[in-house]
Amino acid sequence: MNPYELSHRAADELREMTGVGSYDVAIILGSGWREGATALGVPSSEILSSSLSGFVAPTVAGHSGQILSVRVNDKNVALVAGRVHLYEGNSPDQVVHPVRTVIAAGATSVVLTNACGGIDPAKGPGTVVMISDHINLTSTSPLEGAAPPAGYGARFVDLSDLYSKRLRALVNATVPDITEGVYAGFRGPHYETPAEIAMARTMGASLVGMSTVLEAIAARHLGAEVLGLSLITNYAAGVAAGALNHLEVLEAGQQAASSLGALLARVVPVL
Ligand code: 8IG
Repeated sequence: MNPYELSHRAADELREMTGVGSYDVAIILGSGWREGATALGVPSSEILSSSLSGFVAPTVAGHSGQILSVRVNDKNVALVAGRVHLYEGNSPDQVVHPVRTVIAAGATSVVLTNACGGIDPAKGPGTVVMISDHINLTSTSPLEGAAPPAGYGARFVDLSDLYSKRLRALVNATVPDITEGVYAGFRGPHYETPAEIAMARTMGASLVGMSTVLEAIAARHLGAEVLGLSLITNYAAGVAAGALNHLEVLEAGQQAASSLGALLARVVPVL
């Protein structure tokens, strides 16, 4: 079965299990964002993503594979917790399968959240930055391989408006103090060297992470509008004194949880 058929099968299973006929918005929850997302409301259902076709289990502490369904005003929102990454040994198709699934289940706006390293010394841990664009340094693409089947856009997808200008304007109007930055997506799982961060800065990036870029490409290919929100949890290598560690990342996420929730609660109604 091709990855597109597989995502439609998973979407049918999702609709069946949750009783939600169609979703409007999907939010992929990165490290730290899960706790805050409860501010969106009480989920009408909570399912294990492992019960859906094609979903692979996360292997990272701080990620569990679940899909929560929440109604926000007039919108059905899917909250996808437990993202999977290339560095866990997954293929690009596996990494983007949750995004393809929620889009197959109706979502036309996809919010990609993540925790990331910050390159700008003026933006410390706890700062949320809206992604204006990305630099894909993973050397791969979810569109690599067999051409998408008939009925899907060509593999040569235009990414000139990848992080939707329209959605960013809506968010800016609602949260005027939010700033924007370019996200450089590395494969990881090691953090960068200071020289690699200097390279990313020279390239114009202010955020570095190990997720998001492939999902954004897959979502855009399927015609969804993409919004990216990054929580800076650490200064990238060489930006500030001290070593980087994963525990620090999880702690910064926990500390930011309530403000992330408040931000999502403001943003989702305008999408
Ligand atoms: I959280 O400093 C988090 N994720 N590549 N570099 C990369 N990914 C990250 C970082 C970081 N912090």
